[in-house]
Amino acid sequence: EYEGVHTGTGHGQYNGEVSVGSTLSGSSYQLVDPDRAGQRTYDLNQGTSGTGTLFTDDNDVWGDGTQANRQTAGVDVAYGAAATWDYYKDTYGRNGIRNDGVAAYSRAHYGNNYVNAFWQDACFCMTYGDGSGNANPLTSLDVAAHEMTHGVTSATANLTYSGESGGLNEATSDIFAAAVEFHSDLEADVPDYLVGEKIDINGDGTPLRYMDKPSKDGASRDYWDASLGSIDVHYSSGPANHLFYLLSEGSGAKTINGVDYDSPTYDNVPVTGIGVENAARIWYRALTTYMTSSTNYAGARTATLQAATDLFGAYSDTYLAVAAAWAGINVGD
Ligand code: ASN
Ligand code: ZN
Repeated sequence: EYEGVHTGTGHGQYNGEVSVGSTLSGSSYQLVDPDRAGQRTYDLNQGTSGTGTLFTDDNDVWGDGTQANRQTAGVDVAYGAAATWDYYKDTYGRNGIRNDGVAAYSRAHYGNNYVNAFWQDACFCMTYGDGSGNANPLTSLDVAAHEMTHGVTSATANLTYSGESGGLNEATSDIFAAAVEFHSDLEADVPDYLVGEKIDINGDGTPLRYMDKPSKDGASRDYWDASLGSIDVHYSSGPANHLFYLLSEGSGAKTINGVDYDSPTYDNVPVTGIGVENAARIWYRALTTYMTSSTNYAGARTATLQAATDLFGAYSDTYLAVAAAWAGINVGD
């Protein structure tokens, strides 16, 4: 600990009471995280460009859990950035999004009634809207991890954001969003294989996406077919999200942390799960070692089998589970 550095207490809308990294500057604290390369969190104050202003506070107690308090969104996105930083560092020794020790920054309160969040390579930053109507702020942990993972993908395989590679790019963000939730294990946001379950973007309490059976959202695909490359990347991600769920938890019905899942397979052959941590390790190694900008679903299968060979041995039970999960989404050799 050195002078000027402090860890504040935050009250998020989604994450509950959490620590947030802050730095004392003059007589007030700033959301500048000393433990994570000075990762910063800004209030765009409804603007749509630049950085707005750094979140600052006099007593280092941030937000009150309500949307009305401007700091609350800052707490949730600062926590999301910290949790995602920690996930990649703790699990893979990855030092930031580009593995170069440089922190990305976060911008909350983008625009008016903006119902999305996004990553941009150009600013090396992520941005969050406040939502609109029934749609709550787009500041939940899985959203933050999803957007930040777009930066990791850009810095590694750089999967082109269209066609099958675009679906794999999107799925990679959903996959590590789930992995970050399990790593963080928050009481206020229990880990799940749903995406955006806190946002209520549909107004009926349903999540944005489901990994056990992606077609439950009414648009995503469950299985690979030859038309996959011509649909929106947020729907062609479905089969890879499904692959990740099958590999993690296995096929069939299962209740995890109070959420009911029921994951089918294309070939009706059951899959036995290897756990979310092992599945994520395999996807990470495939992403960072074997996938390229043009990797398609068949190539992703090969990449994950190679990664499973490296990590667990050729034709190990784990390797065979990877092959079975791919068969479960209609990708074979
Ligand atoms: N939130 C969306 C995403 O990360 C924004 C986009 O469509 N690029 O996929
Ligand atoms: Zn995305």
